[in-house]
Amino acid sequence: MSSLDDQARAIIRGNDRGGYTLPTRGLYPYQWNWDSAFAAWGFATFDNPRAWDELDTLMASQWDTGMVPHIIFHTPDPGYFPGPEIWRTGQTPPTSGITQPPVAATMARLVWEMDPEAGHDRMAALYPKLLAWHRWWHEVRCTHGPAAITHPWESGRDNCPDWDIGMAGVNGADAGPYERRDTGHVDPEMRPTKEDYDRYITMVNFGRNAGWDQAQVVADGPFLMADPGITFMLLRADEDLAVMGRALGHDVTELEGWAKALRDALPLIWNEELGAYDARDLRTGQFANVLGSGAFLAYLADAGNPTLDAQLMRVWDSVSYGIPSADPEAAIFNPRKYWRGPTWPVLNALLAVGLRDSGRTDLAERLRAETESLIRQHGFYEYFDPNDATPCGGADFTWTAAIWLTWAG
Ligand code: 9WN
Repeated sequence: MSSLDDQARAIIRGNDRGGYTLPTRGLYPYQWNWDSAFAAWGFATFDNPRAWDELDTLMASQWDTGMVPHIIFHTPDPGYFPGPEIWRTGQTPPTSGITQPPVAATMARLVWEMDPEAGHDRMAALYPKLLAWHRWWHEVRCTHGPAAITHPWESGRDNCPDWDIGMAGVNGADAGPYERRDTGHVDPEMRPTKEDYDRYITMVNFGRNAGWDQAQVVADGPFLMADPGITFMLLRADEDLAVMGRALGHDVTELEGWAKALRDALPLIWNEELGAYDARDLRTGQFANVLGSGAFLAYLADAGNPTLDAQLMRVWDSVSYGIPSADPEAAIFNPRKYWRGPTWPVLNALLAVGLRDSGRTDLAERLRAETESLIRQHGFYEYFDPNDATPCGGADFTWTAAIWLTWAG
């Protein structure tokens, strides 16, 4: 039996399609945006140039607008729905028409720090592209203050309860006929529901019919919510990009301004009644009133406070492994249903980076040990039941292997 380190490297190599890495074979047969950023972090532990290739391939599909799409359909594969024929974005290679959490700059900084000399020129080439993506976020998606999403898939935490109030306003009856593929790869009980998918597809149809014009999607689309998770990831990534910009000799005033504006907007997503950061429907101003893992990403952007600390410990102490993706005391909590309860190793890693950087090394270590235990017991799964460690979703997952090599193992 090979060591878990060997297995993790073999998973990443096995999912490598030459310049980009699949999240897992079968279930996700294309390149996904934030999965690739984590893959780069993992590659950097054993093949630093390949880490930079991953980020280059991701940014090569950036749109002229600056947006970096959430999926790049390099090679057609009937195993995933919705594929390029549904999105019809007119890009080459074909891509989806929405984005995903902007963690690439944060991962690029970690990769660069692992080999500063070799990374200098690679980062210098990536810098203007990452800057353009951040500019797109701030100019197109932060017009209300915090970062807004136009589709739950953009959050990376697809069916988390944060989006329930926004989803309720989307008429899924108009989705038209379609056939899901995800439920053929993994236990359908662990996946989003048919009602969720009807609404997801309705939102895709709206974007396609709008020619993916962002002004129209933001102004008139069926869904627009402030995402605490992306707000914190973007804030952290702005600051990471500014650190790298300074090291490369750039003027980073623009980046500093974006980060300040985002930090100043944080009170808009603080729900006093809930005692936590909270998602918000930007059409109505209504709070979601749910505590989820997005709120705890505050630690990544050094935006924690004593009230949030108490919530974190309450939620964490009520399960056995890792941070659950939803509040175990909430009625909707389901420990095996995707983003409505399970613990995700990749999110635990991101949270631990934040906890460590804010000096809470004891909590970061507890989170690492609990995540290590999950992987030692069952392998490199997509997510886990936080009560009894049951492995869920896809196996041999790239980002789970990556965070093993960089952090959990
Ligand atoms: C839709 C690839 C992606 C992750 C997301 C995760 C899941 C896709 C899906 O898989 O989303 O983008 O079809 O369920 O929610 O975070 O990037 O691993």
